[in-house]
Amino acid sequence: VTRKFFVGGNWKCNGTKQSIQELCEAFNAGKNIDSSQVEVVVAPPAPYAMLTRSILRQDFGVALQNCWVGKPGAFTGEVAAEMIKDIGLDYVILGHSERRHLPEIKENDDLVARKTKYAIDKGLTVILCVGELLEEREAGRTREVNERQLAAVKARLDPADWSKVVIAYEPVWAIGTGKVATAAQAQEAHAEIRSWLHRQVSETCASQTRILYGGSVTPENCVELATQPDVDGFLVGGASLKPTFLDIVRTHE
Ligand code: G2H
Repeated sequence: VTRKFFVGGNWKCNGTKQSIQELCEAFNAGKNIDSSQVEVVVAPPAPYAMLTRSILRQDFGVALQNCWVGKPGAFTGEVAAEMIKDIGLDYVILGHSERRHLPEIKENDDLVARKTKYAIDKGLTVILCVGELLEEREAGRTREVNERQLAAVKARLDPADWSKVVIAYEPVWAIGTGKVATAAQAQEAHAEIRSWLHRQVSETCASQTRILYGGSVTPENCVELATQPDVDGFLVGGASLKPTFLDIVRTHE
């Protein structure tokens, strides 16, 4: 199996021109990234995306954290996939739990799925987030929730589209809480997702799709998580706002 390790940095709604410039300069000062071994992508807030792209070395990819569900037009406040491509970015994060669950946003499974299809059709790679709430885990419903979120996407995609999807499994109880999933908990969920891909899409899709773990990943806890056979990288929030994010990028070495 040759799944290239993938590390995403999700900066969420954080940063200023100055802090982002400093962070990008710190990343640029790090060792070159062996692009044959690892794919690294950071996701700044939209107003800083062009700044980030213009400062960061080309061995870093840049993503937005969300996009509009369709073509550009009279959709005040939205950012279209076409615009993400136009400014030279190749990735978008979709379905992050904050967008699914915050009462001010509340994106549903089908909206995430429609956004995923549209973004892929416009040439973007989608970092698709799935994961269960604490009460869902405690009720033994982790697998069911992940599969429901994935099934909504499957209903909108052509089978070949999955080559443009990177899945991020992010248990909501582990996000920004400091409560990282154990390596065994991550492995179990990742293996279930891979098995679902095998049954519902194809064997090739199951063997080639990267499944990232997200939720309180740090340079300290990433090493053990990365040893798990179905953990193909990370989506990192808080710890991606520091220069030591590069230690997580180098976990695979
Ligand atoms: C999960 C993660 C990044 P954090 O949301 O997507 O954030 O690492 O801060 O838990």
